[in-house]
Amino acid sequence: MKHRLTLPLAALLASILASPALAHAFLDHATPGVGATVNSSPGELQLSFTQNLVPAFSGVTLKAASGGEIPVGKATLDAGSANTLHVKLGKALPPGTYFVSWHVVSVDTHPTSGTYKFTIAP
Ligand SMILES: [Cu+2]
Repeated sequence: MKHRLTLPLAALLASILASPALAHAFLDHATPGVGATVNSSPGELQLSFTQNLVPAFSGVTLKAASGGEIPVGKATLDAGSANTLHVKLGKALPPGTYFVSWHVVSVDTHPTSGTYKFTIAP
């Protein structure tokens, strides 16, 4: 009896775990762009997601490829679209490669995270 229950239950769980991924908030596009090379330091980072976000639980960290973490402002939501985070940079970034690690909670309460890089040309 036990084994008869196990397999359908496993299949059910697998489908539940697999399908909501489509409804999570994933990074759709960013400014500077994912993997992009830009000619000058941006004044802020913009990250647009596939779903609206809960700003209190969403943010980014910025690191230079050459080393330390760079302090950034608190992430705020776009007034016009609740799927876009704005993160002000305190001061101009020198040329180099930077890693943006984002963590967000979407309005369906699911957390997601990821990392991308961009480069400021010398
Ligand atoms: Cu979700």
